[in-house]
Amino acid sequence: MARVFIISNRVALPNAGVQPGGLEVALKATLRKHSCVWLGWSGEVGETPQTRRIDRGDNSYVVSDLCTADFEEYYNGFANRVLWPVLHYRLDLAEFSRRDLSGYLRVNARFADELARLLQPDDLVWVHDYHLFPLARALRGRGFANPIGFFLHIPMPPPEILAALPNHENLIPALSDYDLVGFQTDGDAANFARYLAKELGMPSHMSLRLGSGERAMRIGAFPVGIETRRFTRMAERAVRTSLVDEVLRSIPGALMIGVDRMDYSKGIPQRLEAYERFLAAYPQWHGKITFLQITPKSRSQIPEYSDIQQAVNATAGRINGTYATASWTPVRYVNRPYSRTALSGLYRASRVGLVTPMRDGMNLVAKEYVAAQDPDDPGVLVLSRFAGAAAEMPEALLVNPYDPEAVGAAIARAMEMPLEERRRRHAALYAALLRNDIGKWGDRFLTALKGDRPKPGSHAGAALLNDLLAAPRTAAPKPH
Ligand code: GDG
Repeated sequence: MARVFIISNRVALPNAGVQPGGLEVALKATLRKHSCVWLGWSGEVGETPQTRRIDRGDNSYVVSDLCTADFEEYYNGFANRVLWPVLHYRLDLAEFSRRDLSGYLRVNARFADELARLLQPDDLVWVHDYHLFPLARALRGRGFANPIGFFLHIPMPPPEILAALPNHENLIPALSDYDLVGFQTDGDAANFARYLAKELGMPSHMSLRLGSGERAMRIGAFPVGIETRRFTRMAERAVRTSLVDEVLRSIPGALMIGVDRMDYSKGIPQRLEAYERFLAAYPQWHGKITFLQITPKSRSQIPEYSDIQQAVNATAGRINGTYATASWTPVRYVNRPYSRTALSGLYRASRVGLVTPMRDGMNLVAKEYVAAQDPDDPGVLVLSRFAGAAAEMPEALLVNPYDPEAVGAAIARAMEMPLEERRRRHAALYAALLRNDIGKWGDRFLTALKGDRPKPGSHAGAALLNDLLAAPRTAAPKPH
């Protein structure tokens, strides 16, 4: 069996403690099933960057430090201040500089060098996320012909937005050096296909001539799931722990929960405003609902992130200032991470899960909340229609996070929902989680990557593709 090389910006080292983030959660099952080498940034910044290797069972972890310039330009700069906002439809927040772009390309070249030292010809390479768009191009330039796949965890916006990204005409077509490019939803894959058609005149499944053979990039949707049954079992146990018990005993009435990294894409200030509208419009619920928002810090060196932190603090303070009584605090805002077990118990204990990102690739919290519920007395998921998860979860109460009154009304509906309807919705949502369990996600992607590479001279493996655009090819792709 070939080794699987996973490359992502951050690497979750074994026993490294709580690191909130969807990528780690998504990759766990793949690491358990395959012999993997996971390579990326150590999370350390230093002037004499070191590389470390840790072997654990069948897996190895190879992590390198970044120097200060790399950290500022590649990570804080181009990845998080340009690509993250643009891909989340927030052109207004993007701050482009050529220096950051060159830092981004430099770090991608460094990862390619690191990989080049370790790769054998039959190894599969699976690259993750927006930090590493040009990695396949850098590897191909070093002569590697291995199957290389890319998965984008965050949204792919329509070409009209993507075209506003300075240098998109070099950066986005660099994805064509991958054999397989995967997205969270059909909508994201369709946006990419439209970009290829509009900007480059390519159909969605095109073939590129490369050297003497022919290679084709294929695109498809591979929605990320969770380890559903495992998460359910964890929640069953965790709900009986003293932490959950103490939380429940300390509040009057029902619990409503939100769990998100601190990020403007997650819509936390807007969610609090919606809760404020709910409290204003439905006074019968005063003293009977407590909203627990758990928000571990993330990327706190970027000013936009401290801005939302202040906005969240101010709104939570205003709500509590307006509505709190001696025995009831309407919002509990917690700014630190909890263990995964504790989170699962808190989800299960919550009558409502409020997951209202302004834009999200998938959103695993929505899936975890459903997996954690007691099927006999399940809570209700209120979910943003702009989370990728909404495509698979139509039985949630789908809301527009830009409409605080509608979100407030959905909270009221969730609180009032009869048991039978809650059970029916939960059963359908749970069945969808099982159909797309995370173990299948890694397998589907890797099978697609290794199993269906077109033979030299053949056309792209159309069976795997979403045939998103039927447009004939109108222009040749640019040479490399
Ligand atoms: C990206 C995409 C996509 C949160 N707080 C704590 C904690 N978490 C865990 C949650 C969940 C994960 O972190 C967050 O995953 P999300 O999917 O919600 O969001 P991103 O981190 O933005 O992930 C996203 C994902 O990649 C996977 O493809 O779904 O759209 O943006 O699992 O439970 N975990 C612990 N303590 C916390 O306090 N232990």
